[in-house]
Amino acid sequence: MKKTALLLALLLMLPMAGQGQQRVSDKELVSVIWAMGQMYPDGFTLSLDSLRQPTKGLAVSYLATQNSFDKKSLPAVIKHAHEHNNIVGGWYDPIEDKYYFDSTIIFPEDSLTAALAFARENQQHTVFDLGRNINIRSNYEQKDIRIILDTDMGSSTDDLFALMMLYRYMDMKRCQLLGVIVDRMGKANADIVDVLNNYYGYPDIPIGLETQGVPDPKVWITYHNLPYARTTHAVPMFKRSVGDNGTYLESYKLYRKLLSEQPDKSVTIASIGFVTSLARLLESGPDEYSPLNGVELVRAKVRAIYAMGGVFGKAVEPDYNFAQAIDFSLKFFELLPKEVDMIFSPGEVGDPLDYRPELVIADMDWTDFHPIKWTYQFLNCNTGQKMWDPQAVIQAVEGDDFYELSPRGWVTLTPKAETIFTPDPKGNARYQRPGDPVWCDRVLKYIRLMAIQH
Ligand SMILES: [Ca+2]
Repeated sequence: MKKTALLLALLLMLPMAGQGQQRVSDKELVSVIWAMGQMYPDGFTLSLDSLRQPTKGLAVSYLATQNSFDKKSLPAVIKHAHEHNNIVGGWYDPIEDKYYFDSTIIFPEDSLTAALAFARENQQHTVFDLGRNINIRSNYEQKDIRIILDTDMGSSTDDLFALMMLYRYMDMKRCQLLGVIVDRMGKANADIVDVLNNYYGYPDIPIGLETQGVPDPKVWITYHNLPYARTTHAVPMFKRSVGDNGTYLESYKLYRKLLSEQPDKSVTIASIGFVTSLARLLESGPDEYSPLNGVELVRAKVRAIYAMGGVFGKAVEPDYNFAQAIDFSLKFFELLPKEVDMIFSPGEVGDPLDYRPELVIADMDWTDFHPIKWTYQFLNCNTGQKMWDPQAVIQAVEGDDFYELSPRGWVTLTPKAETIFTPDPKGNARYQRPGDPVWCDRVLKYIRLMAIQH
């Protein structure tokens, strides 16, 4: 209350900008900004035009004003702001006992890629999302992250979001999606990926389709008609590369082709469905793509597998993804080379991340032609879907620090699809632990921010 009163008093003393009155002098602005710094030590952003704090957009500071730590430095910050976007931001660092004031630019909230590029050019560590009150890292090293996504597309909607995030990460130049393996049988499920590839601007990403997998797995939401959606004028709603008459490479074959083309120990697999195609890859022999058998090829090329699945902790329960394809799952656990890291994302990590159907539709309000929105508009997605699958993808790209992880150990799978963890510092396996409510809120906002980009 005290702070608000002080700000009001300050603003009342000043002639308001934008009301046809005289502009606030730079000297008065120094007083206002200095007071803001004290009232909002955690950070503020102020438009010098309206003397209000913008509530939406992606704020990035200019490099030119980054060494502005005190009241004396404010005239130069204000001058730079006048010459650029007329926005100033600031915060107080209690450890260094220093203020940081900056001339700032605000990008529209659907321009994340541009905001991150600007942040990197200006040597800024973060982009601040004013509407969601979250920081987005921009100071990641440009690591060479090569990903194959292995998905049971066509049942749960979290696979759609996991793939959406990979395209967005590619927009941000944060990873390379080498290919998508569809481990749920049925051409329509691969056609869904064909639609998404095209919709998100990556029409040439290869797609593999499993043909010898689980005969009749449970389907939660039947969105297999998505690729064939038509407008009211009977025109196909979504572009395709492969098309109705096209064919897909057998998925273990695509795995072999992609892996053989990559440098050693360079490939990350995000497995967010069944491990049918992975099991068939491990069982495969030499072929036209590689003289190595499947086990040797995986050992040579794969760095880590991030898998949505596993139940850890006190309760020993069967896991869904592994249980649906238990024979393949047992084969996968038996043959996977011990040198390959496995990071599990148990269901409880994604459980609190509830991207409600009405929010999904509202977040995509700029268009009526969106494959994810189509799914949510025409099918009942109010079935308790949570953002489980994106967790494997996010860790694969953001890195292991983004999650709290278990110590290392080994995981064995029982015929009942229970995952048994045995701690061992030399083990290849770790699993994600659930985040606290603040972490969950931040990650859900991050997924939503990615979803609104267009
Ligand atoms: Ca899935």
